Amino acid sequence: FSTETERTLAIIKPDGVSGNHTNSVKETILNHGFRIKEESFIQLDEDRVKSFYAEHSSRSFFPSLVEYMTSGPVLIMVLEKGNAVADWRALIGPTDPLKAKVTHPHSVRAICGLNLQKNCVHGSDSPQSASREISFFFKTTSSGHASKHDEL
Ligand code: DGI
Repeated sequence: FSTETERTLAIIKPDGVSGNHTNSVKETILNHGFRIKEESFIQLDEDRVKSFYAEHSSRSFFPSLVEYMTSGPVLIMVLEKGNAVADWRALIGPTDPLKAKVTHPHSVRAICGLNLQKNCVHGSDSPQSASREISFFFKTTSSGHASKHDEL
């Protein structure tokens, strides 16, 4: 039995980038056996964030989430390893960094996150979300290699 190789989408959000957490988060990723298959440092615009977070569009925090996610550049990455989706979620910890500091003090969000909104990193919540989110940002070519939509 071997765990099947899986891919997930990680984002270092604006507070993670501006707080200089990029290198330490990448180090954590590599130290936990993930391979970084793709990465792109980009500035999201309003339309892209609204579409990425469409499932939250009716929530009261949505306008503020959109404003925050467009407030500065982000680093998007495709991570690969066995059980990548669940393992990356476990590594980043609970959505709210203030709760994470208590319950999961060694998680990425506990260490780098500021509050419920500025929580430093994103991770796909299921294999289905992962494949939607990866193809949202990266186009897979016939050779099986992904390339950025922006470059096509
Ligand atoms: O999958 P997660 O990022 O852990 O959490 P989610 O999919 O429920 O929410 C997406 C993002 O929206 C989350 O990372 C931070 C933000 N968010 C979620 N709930 C709240 C929130 N932001 C505010 N301001 N208030 C909330 O209740």
